[in-house]
Amino acid sequence: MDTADVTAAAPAEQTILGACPHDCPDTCAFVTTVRDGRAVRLQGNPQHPQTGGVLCTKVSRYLERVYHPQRLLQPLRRVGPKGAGRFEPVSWDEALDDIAARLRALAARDPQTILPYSYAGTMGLVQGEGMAARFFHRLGASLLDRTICSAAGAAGLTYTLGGKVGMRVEHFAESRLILIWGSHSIGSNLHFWRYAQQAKRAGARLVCIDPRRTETAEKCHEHLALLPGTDAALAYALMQQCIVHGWVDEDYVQRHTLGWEALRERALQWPPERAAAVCGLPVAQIEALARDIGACVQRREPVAIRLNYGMQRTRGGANAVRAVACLPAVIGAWRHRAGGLLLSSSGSYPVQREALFRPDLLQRSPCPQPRVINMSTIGDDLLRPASPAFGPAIEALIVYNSNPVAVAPDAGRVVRGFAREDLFTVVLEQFPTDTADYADYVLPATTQLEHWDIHLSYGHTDVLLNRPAIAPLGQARPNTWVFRELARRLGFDDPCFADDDLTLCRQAFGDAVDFEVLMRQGWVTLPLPEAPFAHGGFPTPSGRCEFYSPRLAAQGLDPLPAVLSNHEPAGHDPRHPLAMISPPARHFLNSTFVNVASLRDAEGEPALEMHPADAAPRGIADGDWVEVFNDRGQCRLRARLNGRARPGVVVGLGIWWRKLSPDGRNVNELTSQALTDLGQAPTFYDCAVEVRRA
Ligand SMILES: Nc1nc2c(c(=O)[nH]1)N[C@H]1C(S)=C(S)[C@@H](COP(=O)(O)OP(=O)(O)OC[C@H]3O[C@@H](n4cnc5c(=O)[nH]c(N)nc54)[C@H](O)[C@@H]3O)O[C@H]1N2
Ligand SMILES: Nc1nc2c(c(=O)[nH]1)N[C@H]1C(S)=C(S)[C@@H](COP(=O)(O)OP(=O)(O)OC[C@H]3O[C@@H](n4cnc5c(=O)[nH]c(N)nc54)[C@H](O)[C@@H]3O)O[C@H]1N2
Ligand code: SF4
Ligand SMILES: [Mo]
Repeated sequence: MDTADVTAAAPAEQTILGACPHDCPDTCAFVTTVRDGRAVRLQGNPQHPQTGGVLCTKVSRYLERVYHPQRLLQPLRRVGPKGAGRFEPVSWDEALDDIAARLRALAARDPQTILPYSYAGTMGLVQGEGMAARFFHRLGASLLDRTICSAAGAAGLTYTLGGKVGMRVEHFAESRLILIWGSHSIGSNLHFWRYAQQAKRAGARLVCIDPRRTETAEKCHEHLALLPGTDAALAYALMQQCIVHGWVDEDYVQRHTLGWEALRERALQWPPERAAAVCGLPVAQIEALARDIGACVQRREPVAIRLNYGMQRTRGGANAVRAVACLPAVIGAWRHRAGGLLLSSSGSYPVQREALFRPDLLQRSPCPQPRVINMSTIGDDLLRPASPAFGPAIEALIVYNSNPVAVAPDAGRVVRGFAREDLFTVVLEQFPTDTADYADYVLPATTQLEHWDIHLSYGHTDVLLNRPAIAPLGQARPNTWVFRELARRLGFDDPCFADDDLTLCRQAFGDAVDFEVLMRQGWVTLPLPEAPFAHGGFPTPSGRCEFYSPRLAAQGLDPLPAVLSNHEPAGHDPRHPLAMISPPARHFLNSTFVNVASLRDAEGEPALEMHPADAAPRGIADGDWVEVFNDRGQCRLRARLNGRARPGVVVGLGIWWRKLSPDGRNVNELTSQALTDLGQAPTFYDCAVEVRRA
C-alpha cells in the first residue's frame, strides 16, 4: 500500500498539502489538519494565489464526505436483483479473483466485450486514468470516448484557436469589458469570479450571456437571456456591428487570421434584427453590447470573454464556440494580456501521455485496435446486440470516477442497459450511488485525503500535488491499487504495473515540472507567455486564428462557423413546447455531494424554475409539484417561479441522485442521446418538454 505510511511516525497534529479533486475549473490547493490520524480541518491554502485561502461551500464540507456514515468501506457482492442495492460483504481477494476470472474468460473470446466507464469524479491524473489506462490498453478492451462534458467546445476551440488554450485567468482582473458567456461563475467557477470582481471594482463592465438569470447574471451590469443554443447568431451579430461601425482591427486580422473575407461576408448576413429574432432578445440589447465592445476598441482597452461549457451542450455547440472564438481576433483583443478568451487552459499542460497511459501496451494485447464507444450514448450501446458495424455486445462494464445512471442522458435507456442480467458490472465507488446499485461487485474507493495524486487545471495554469493526509478508511483502496491487483491476476508482467502512486505522480509531467518544488510547496506555475497570441502564433496548422478551417473543409463540413438550430428548438414541437436546460445546482458537483445532508438541505428539493407566463396557462403556482415530460420519460419536480427562468425555457437544476428524488428519477429521464455538430458530445441543454401540475 503506498498510502498507509503517511501517519506512521506522525506527530499528534500536522498539516498536509492537497488539491481539490473535483471537476471544477478552479483546482484549489487545500491544507488538511490531521490530529491523531483523523482529519479535523480542511481549508484553502492561503499560499496558493489561485485559491487565495478560499474553498467553495461544497468542498468546505469535504470532511463530512470523507467521514460520511454511508462511506463504502468493504468490497460488496450483489445478492438482490440489479438496481435494488442489496449486497453482502466479501473479501478483497474473493472479489478480485472472481472479477479477474470473469474478465479473463471474456478477453479470451474478445476483449472488446469489456468496457471501462469513467469520467472526472476525480480529475487526478493518477487516480483518474493513470493505472487504469495501462490495464485496459494491455487487456485490449473497448476504448471509451470521454465526451460527456467538453468535447464539443474542445472541438470548436481546436478548429479555431488550435487547442484548449487561451488567456491566463488572473489577467481578467485588468480587463475593461468582460463577457461571461455560458458560465455561472459564482456557482461553478468561483475563483474566476474573484478576478471579475477586481475588474468591476476598477471600473470594468460585466455582461452575462445566459438563458437563466443566475446569481452571476444578477451581479453583472447587463444580462442577455438568450434562448438556449442561439449563441452563434449572437456572436455573428456582434461581428456584423463591428464591421459596419469600423471596429475591426484590420492589421491584426490581416497578419494573424485565416479566411477573413469569407467570415466577413457571412457576418454581414447577421444584422442585429435577424439575430434578435433567433435569440429571443431585444434588438437594442444586442446593439448596446456591440457598442460596449466598440467603445473599448476605440479606447484600445482590453475586452475579455470567459466562455464556458454551458453554451456547448446543444446541437450547434461546437460551431457556437467557433463563432465566439472568432470575436477576439476580429477586434484584436489578443494584443492585450487582459484581452482575448478563456474556455479551457488544459491544453497548456505538458502531460506525458505516452509514459503515463501507455497506449503502446495495446500492441501487446489481443486487440491492438479496439473499437471506440462514446460514453454519451451508453444507454443505446448497452442495449445494442452484436453486429458487424458495432462489434460484440458489451458484456462487462468497469465503472470508476463516474455515476452514469444519474448523469448520462436518456436515463430510461441507461437504466435498462444497466439492468441487463447478462451484463457483468463492477463499480469502484466511495458511496452507494445510483450506479453502484446495479453492480455485481462494488469496490470501496479512497477519497482525496487518502491517496496520492497530481492535478492539472482547466481554469488556471498551475500543477498541484495531492499528498495523502490520513490512512484509507476501512478497506477502501485507491483506484490504482485495484487495477494493479487485477493486472497481476491476469498475468500482465510489464514493469509499469508495479509503479507505485508517487512514481505515477512523477511520470505525469516528467521533467517538465520541478517535482521537488511540488513536493515542498504543493503547486508550481507553468512558464507561459503573458499574452499568448499578441503576435499571432496560434497552435493551428496555419499558425493563425482559423475563421475558415481548411481541416473542416477537407472533411466536407462548413469551413466557417455555422449557425445551427437545436435538435429540439423552443416552441417547435406543439406537444413539448418548452426548452429545458439542466445546469448544475450550486451546492452539488454534478451528482457528487447530493448525499451530503448539509448541502442537500441547502438545495432543498429537486426544482423546476419556470417563468410566470409559462406557469399561469398551465395552472401552476410557485411550490406546486409538477410532472415534466416528453416522449423519453418524465420526472417530478417542485415548481419555482423565482424570476430565474425566461419565457419559453424551464430550468431543472442537476444532478440529483435518482434514489434521493421524490419519484426515483431525475432530469436525465428527459434529456436525449442526440449528439453535437462536432466532438460527438451530448446535448443536455437541447431538450423539449411539456409540464403539467402533478
Ligand atoms: N457548483 C458546481 N460547480 C461546478 C459543477 C457543478 O455541478 N456544481 N460542475 C463542474 C463541471 S463538470 C463543469 S463542466 C462546469 C460547468 O460549468 P459551466 O461551464 O459554467 O457550465 P454549466 O454550469 O453547464 O452552464 C453554465 C451556464 O450556461 C447556461 N446555459 C445553458 N444553455 C446555454 C446556452 O445555450 N447558451 C448560453 N450562453 N448559456 C447557456 C446555464 O444556464 C448556466 O447558467 O462546472 C464545474 N463546476
Ligand atoms: N442533465 C445534465 N446532465 C449532466 C450535466 C448537466 O449539466 N445536466 N453535466 C454533465 C457533465 S458537464 C459532466 S462532467 C458529467 C459528470 O459526470 P461524472 O463524472 O459521473 O460526475 P459525478 O456525478 O460527480 O460522479 C463522479 C463519481 O465519482 C466518484 N469518485 C470520486 N472520486 C473517486 C475516486 O477517487 N475513485 C472512485 N472510484 N470514485 C470516485 C464520486 O463518488 C461520484 O459518485 O455529468 C453530465 N451530466
Ligand atoms: S470544487 Fe472548485 S471551487 Fe470548490 S474547492 Fe474544488 S476546485 Fe475549489
Ligand atoms: Mo463537466
